[in-house]
Amino acid sequence: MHSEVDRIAQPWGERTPYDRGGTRSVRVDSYLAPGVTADGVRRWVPTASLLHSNGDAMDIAVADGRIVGVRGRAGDRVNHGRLGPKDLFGWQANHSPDRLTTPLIREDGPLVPCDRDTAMERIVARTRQLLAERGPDALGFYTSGQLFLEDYYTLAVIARAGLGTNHLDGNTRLCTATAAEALKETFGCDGQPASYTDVDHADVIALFGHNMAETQPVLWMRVLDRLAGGDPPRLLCVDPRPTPVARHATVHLAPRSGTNVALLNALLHEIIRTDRVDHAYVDAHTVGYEELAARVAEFTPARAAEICDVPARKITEAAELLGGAERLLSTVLQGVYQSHQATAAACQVNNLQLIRGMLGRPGCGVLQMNGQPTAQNTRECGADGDLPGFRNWQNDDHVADLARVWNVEPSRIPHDAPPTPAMEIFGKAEEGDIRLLWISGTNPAVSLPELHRIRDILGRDSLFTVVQDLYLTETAQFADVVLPAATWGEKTGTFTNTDRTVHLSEKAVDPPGDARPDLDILLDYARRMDFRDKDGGPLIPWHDPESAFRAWQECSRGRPCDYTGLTYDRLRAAGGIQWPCTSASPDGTERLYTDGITWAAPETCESYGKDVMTGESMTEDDYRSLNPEGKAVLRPADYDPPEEPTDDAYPLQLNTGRTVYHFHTRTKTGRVPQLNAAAPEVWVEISAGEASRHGVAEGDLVEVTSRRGSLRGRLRVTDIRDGMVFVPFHYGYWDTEEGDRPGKDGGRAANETTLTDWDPASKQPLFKTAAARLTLVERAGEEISPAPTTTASAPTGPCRAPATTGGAGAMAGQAGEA
Ligand SMILES: Nc1nc2c(c(=O)[nH]1)N[C@H]1C(S)=C(S)[C@@H](COP(=O)(O)OP(=O)(O)OC[C@H]3O[C@@H](n4cnc5c(=O)[nH]c(N)nc54)[C@H](O)[C@@H]3O)O[C@H]1N2
Ligand SMILES: Nc1nc2c(c(=O)[nH]1)N[C@H]1C(S)=C(S)[C@@H](COP(=O)(O)OP(=O)(O)OC[C@H]3O[C@@H](n4cnc5c(=O)[nH]c(N)nc54)[C@H](O)[C@@H]3O)O[C@H]1N2
Ligand SMILES: [Mo]
Repeated sequence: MHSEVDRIAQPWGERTPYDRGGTRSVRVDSYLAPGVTADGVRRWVPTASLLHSNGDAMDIAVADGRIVGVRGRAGDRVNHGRLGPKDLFGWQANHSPDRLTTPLIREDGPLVPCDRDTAMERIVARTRQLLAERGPDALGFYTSGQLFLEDYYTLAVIARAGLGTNHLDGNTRLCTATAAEALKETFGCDGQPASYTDVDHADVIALFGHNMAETQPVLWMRVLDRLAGGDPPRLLCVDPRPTPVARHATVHLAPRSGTNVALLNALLHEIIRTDRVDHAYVDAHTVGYEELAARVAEFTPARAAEICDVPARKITEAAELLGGAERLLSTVLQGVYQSHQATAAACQVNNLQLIRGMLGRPGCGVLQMNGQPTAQNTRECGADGDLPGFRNWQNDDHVADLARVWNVEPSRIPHDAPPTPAMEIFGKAEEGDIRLLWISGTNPAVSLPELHRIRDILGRDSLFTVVQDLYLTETAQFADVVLPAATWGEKTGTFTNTDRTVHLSEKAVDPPGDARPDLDILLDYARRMDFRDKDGGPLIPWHDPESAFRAWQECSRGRPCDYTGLTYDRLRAAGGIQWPCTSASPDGTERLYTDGITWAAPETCESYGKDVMTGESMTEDDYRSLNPEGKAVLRPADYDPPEEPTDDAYPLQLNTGRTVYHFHTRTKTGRVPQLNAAAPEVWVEISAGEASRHGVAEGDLVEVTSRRGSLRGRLRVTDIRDGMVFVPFHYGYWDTEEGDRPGKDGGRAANETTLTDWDPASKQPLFKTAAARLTLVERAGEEISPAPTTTASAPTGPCRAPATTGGAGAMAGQAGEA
């Protein structure tokens, strides 16, 4: 079968149903530029998607030295050929005429082009000056979840052993810090327990604060295909928005934001009350059951109903679903992670799986999701708040082992405090402690909370800022040095998706102008800085992606994320392979914890854990007495209300997030015609009840104001819960047409309004809990809301806005087996 489908109008394509326990059929999705046919494609170059964490494997079509399209890889374990809308169309951003093609430096005012040597020497000179005058603590690095493994590992060695600064973190702090922290709290170590194949076997799938349909569309296609097949799973959706997930759910709970802990405690309460507990599993593999049972005893559905504003009856129904499951798969994402009790709530989902004994078997597991395509690598390579290879900074043996790998003295690796989290790095830049901030692959002038503060920090004279990016982003405009980077399709390296699947992404075409792969930029800096090991040899002897990968393999040897069984050639031949992959498990590892908990013993654990309520680190002694045998830890938590409650001045809960058509600050998707047209401008969502209370209607221009700032957008009336306003965070404010800024203070970026505050344990900022008010600016008149109609932002009733379609330009191929 071959068909053409408008993949803007139908983001998930057509159904290929399959039964429980069945095998997924192949469906190869493809999109080639107008006028190009498969015969005209000279080479197909293997890669995977870099626009979300799903790891959809694909081939890049190359003709005349240019990318001309993509097709899904039929044989890959992740997607069996399927692609999402961003996968299909996103590559066009590589060819945008405004790619950076030369370095820029700031000379008394504006940024001006310069050559590579001048830019690099300026960075090196500033580094040396700061090292001499203030020491390594004056240097900070803020990186990404979108570079490659080889880049992160090199950066981690540069920062931690070359320069000796502890101030290295990723935007993964905004993204999956809570996933990592919750896994550490429960299992003593990061590492995703479950596999995507669990979707094939589960009879209940529970999604907590996860709009999988829009954010991992190919994984959602797997769920949709199961729903269309025999013995379909039942879904629980916990989300205040009417997402496509909610529309397919057997039970949909739409709680007040920031109340996940109360809700989860009530679900645990019901499961314990009805004794749906797997006591044998709990006894064999966990500690802390009594404390957990005592903690949730008071969280009756009635009590949670009051806190969450969800009917008690529906909480009981949800508990029935979870309690009756034979094979339960749970997924967790930003509705949990970007909240004030992020780690506490995410741990309750782990607790749920554990007390039900639902782990390490087909269909049973938890996906503490990643968001960004390579966030897993930021974490495992230690380019965030961890030491490389999931080593424990509090354990001197682990630090000594890392020092052995790098051939440096352990004292050279800062480890007297946890690696500095991103929000604190910006705080230190604000206070003038950090004087050089090197930002790679992230756009904090749009993506961090409270943007006027971020602009103020980035704009300070005391801060020397390096920005390594593809475009002159909102952030790059503040830089002292801009380094043009090559990206996906223009550079080679590996990256790892949410379910531990490693893909090789190969260079298909040359980058534009003087843009260079991130690895080359970092290696160039290391060479110029002349970092040495303790014997006087080069600290970083590798020189290209494959040699960097080999160096990382040694660092990962014997660690939970062991890569030693992989090679570039194996990845080339086999497609995606899940770590750990060793000589003993050459085909990789589908699920973790199939024979009990592996890494939680005090000697091996990545972390001794934290108090999830206060964030205070536990000591080795605390951990030894809590968990001497290295079982999974059931960590109870009490409910705390959000820090910024609603009141008369700011009566609405502020929720921010995503749409299926855009990626983050749109530096790529905003430059892609099909995706941009589907959601060209910011919008604001409220319910019909709230609209009538506010005297506003669909299409009206409204202003959303918080204690930090405001933005303007046109209104879309949806089935979102009452008392809430939702704004997509994709729209920065400098790339509006003709530089037009719709609002007074920055205009249309959601983060003008968000809060500078974070979860105490994971340090992840709270993008989904704050208070705001909404006012009318101007009636709609002839104008319509730009919100898509195919997604969570679908209008509640009849609406003047036309249905979202892509038309002839968005037709993509679907080639199936049957
Ligand atoms: N299309 C697209 N896909 C992406 C991305 C993208 O930008 N665009 N980004 C990628 C990245 S980096 C990430 S991190 C992921 C994020 O993927 P998701 O987490 O799925 O996306 P979000 O829209 O941020 O948030 C998910 C949901 O949380 C809900 N929510 C808000 N507050 C609460 C609450 O208090 N409780 C609960 N239970 N739910 C709440 C919101 O209503 C929202 O529907 O997506 C990845 N995939
Ligand atoms: N209000 C609100 N704010 C949020 C969120 C939310 O839900 N609500 N979500 C948060 C989350 S989960 C995330 S992950 C962040 C994302 O926030 P950001 O990381 O700021 O988002 P991006 O727009 O993806 O920025 C990536 C940058 O890297 C550049 N880039 C792409 N590929 C490459 C490459 O190969 N090399 C280099 N050097 N650069 C490259 C892109 O051009 C872009 O400028 O936003 C966070 N902010
Ligand atoms: Mo993210």
